[in-house]
Amino acid sequence: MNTDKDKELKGGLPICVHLCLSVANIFGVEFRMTHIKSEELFRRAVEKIPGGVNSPVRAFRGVGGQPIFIARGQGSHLFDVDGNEYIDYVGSWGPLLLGHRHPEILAALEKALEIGTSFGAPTEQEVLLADAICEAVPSIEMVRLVNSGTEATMSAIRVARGFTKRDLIVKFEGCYHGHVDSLLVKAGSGLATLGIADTQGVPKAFADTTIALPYNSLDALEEAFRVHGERIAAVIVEPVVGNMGCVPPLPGYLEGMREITARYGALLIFDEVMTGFRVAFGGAQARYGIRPDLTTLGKVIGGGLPVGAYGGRRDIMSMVAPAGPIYQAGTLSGNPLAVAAGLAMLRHLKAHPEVYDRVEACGARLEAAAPAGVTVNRVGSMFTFFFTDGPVTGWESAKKCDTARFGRFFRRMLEGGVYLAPSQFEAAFVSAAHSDDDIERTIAAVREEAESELRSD
Ligand code: HOZ
Repeated sequence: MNTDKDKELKGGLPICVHLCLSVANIFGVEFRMTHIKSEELFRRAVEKIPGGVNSPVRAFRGVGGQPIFIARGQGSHLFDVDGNEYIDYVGSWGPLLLGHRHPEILAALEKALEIGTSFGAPTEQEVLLADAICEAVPSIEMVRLVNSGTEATMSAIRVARGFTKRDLIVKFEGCYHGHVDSLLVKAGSGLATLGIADTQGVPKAFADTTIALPYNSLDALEEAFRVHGERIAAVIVEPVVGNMGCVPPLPGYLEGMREITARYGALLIFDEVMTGFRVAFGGAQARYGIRPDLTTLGKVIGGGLPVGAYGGRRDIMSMVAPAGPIYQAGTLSGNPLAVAAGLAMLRHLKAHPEVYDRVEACGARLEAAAPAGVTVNRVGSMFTFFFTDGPVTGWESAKKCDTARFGRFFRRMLEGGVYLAPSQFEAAFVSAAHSDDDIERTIAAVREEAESELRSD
């Protein structure tokens, strides 16, 4: 008998729907996932958490129903609270290059737990992590650990302004550098997905210090410097954009950016929160051979734990307090758990350069499986299927994508056991934990999805 309680447990969907799903399963007909516990948790979440999520990019109500609540991750797989299993291409938005629960990271965390969880005082491990970062990314001569990518970019901007004694910042449309006030102008990621060009809550005076330009246009950059060059403190860029989907730099673009910034005495900040240790061990700057003045890094240097860092030229970083007059601080900065996990991650990547060959090869196989009429952008192990047939080189072209078609793709892939970011304007990430079987199953799911789309036409 179907009681109210049954209905509640089944997520409030009509009971007949759930019965149909069960019957289909019993007769061996294609099984469609149910998300009863996720639905219930989401109903509770929206009562207490804005939008039911702790970061907007996790919400996908309009696209595919509602967020899936995760029970656990293992290697390349996620398991939700309803017992569904997915091949994970979100990887905590990039940093899980070794997959979930890598044994060396777990061992480092267990060891760190023996000494304590937070001191707000220096530890030996912080010095080791700083050494490891500076060795891997030679443009980083000095580094300051913080707690997130947002903190890293916010601090790098402050340092750039303090060092140059100028106020203006150049950023690019569709790039996202965390939720820093002055960087939320024409930003990508969740803002692009939600159609929020300029968020409320940022004083006009802050937004007015930002110049947003089209990515991949050296002409636009040259013109901005011609007009405002003496007032521009820094250009901040995702060297490979991940936050409007994956958009690589056109040949010569980063080189031109380096030349123009140097000519005007402005700093070049590479936001490598996504690309650091991902597109190469030394990040995008190693892959493209460009030396920025400052670099920001994110959770990858914490093995997926909450951490970030900014660093760069010694003369610039020497201005940071207490060495210099530019103040930036944090009790949890250099947190022993995050630092231990990050050290384990970086040591593993250094000792296993074959990780990069492996994820590159997996990325290439997925790229080759893209359905007809889709533009694929890929740099190593980060990629996006854009539902448009033209090239995607910046926000103007990215926003032409058929987002309704992306929504159907996303939903069917999820039902096929493939977990992607719920937005056309995000990148997918392959990890070293993805097996050949994962890749083959993903390719099969992509083909099946394309056939479903054709049938529904
Ligand atoms: N850069 C990440 C997504 N593109 C951020 C994730 C988040 O905002 O939660």
